[in-house]
Amino acid sequence: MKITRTEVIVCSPTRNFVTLVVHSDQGIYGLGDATLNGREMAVVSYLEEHVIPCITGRNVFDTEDVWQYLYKGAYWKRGPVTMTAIAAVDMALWDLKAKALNVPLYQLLGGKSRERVLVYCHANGIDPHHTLEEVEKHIEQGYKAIRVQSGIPGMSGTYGVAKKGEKYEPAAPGLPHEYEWNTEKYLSIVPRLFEMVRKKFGEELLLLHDAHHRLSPIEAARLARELEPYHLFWLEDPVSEELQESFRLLRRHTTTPIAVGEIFSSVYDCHLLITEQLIDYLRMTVLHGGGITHILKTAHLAEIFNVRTGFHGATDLSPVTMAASLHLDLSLHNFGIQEYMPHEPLVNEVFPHAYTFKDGYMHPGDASGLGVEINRELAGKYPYKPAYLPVNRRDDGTMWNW
Ligand code: CS2
Ligand code: MG
Repeated sequence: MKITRTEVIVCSPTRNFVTLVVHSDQGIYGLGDATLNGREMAVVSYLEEHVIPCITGRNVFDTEDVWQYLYKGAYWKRGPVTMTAIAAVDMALWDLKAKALNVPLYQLLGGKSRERVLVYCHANGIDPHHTLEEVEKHIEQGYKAIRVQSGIPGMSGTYGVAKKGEKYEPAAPGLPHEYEWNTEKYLSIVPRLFEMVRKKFGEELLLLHDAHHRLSPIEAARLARELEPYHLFWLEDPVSEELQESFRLLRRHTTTPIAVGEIFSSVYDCHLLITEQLIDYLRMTVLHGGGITHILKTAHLAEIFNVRTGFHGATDLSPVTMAASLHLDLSLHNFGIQEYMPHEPLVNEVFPHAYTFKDGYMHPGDASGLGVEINRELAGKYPYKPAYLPVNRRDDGTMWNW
């Protein structure tokens, strides 16, 4: 089966998505997500100018060879733009392969290792009391695992927390918004927040927290240690992950499980973290981590070192990535948990899909391939709108870490 034609569809049904459609000479097509939040058009151009001309005519079934050709052929290895573009092609080819064989994708990835996929949701409040109300709402919706974030009293806004009554969305229209950051205020509030949550909801609920890369290693160690009595499922991105060695220091001080990797694009961003067992959960996704071909290798390496997966699943990853992640989650032996931030209803109309949520668990469905479609007519009504992730400044104006 040969690749005949490839299209890149950019749309913004409430937020921007880039989708690659790869057509074959058998009359079927595959979908790949190519969305890189805040840098969408860089991937569009990379695909249109440099990738599509190179893959036309190649065999759809040769996913390994096409992957190596695009990765090694670039010479400029790794990096989020390159790896997102390669991931889009790779996802689309696996989708096509599974469709041609008339099986759901997970059947080509080792089959089922479990019946359903544990997911975690987000509870965000403008202050700890509002956050408790949000936790309660999500328990009522059936979630067994909840990421808990709160606005910090005395700070004008916090990333990951929406204004009351609004939904949290990672990017905002226009140029990057600026948030205020104060490490001391943050460190004093978070342990108190988790104390309140455990007191009100008991021990059974799985609790997670995302520090969004903003602490130094020793500050992160203090937070992780102070959170120990509340038994977190994980503490995510405690420090900036550019320096893998930082995690050694963290590990020496705490038993709180650590998750990292949503901005990783290659196994070479996390090989030390995996082989030294410095983390417990790897969040590198199929979308920004080079597609199914590369994430499989990375996840298998992690399995050998007792590191589990916890794939990124925010709204800036399209339903195509959500589906691919769920097929991997169902089949990987070392699956840990899947993030689930439900898309707006309009996004689900543009990308009708077979995956489902019930009682805190998800399933990719049994449609052939990824089980996702794209409604082009509807997508065409929502053109691209520039939107960016925010930046952080300390209260004295210093640009701060993510
Ligand atoms: C967050 C995301 O879901 C998460 O864990 O860190 O909101 C992340 O910041 C965005 O997806 C970045 O685009
Ligand atoms: Mg995160």
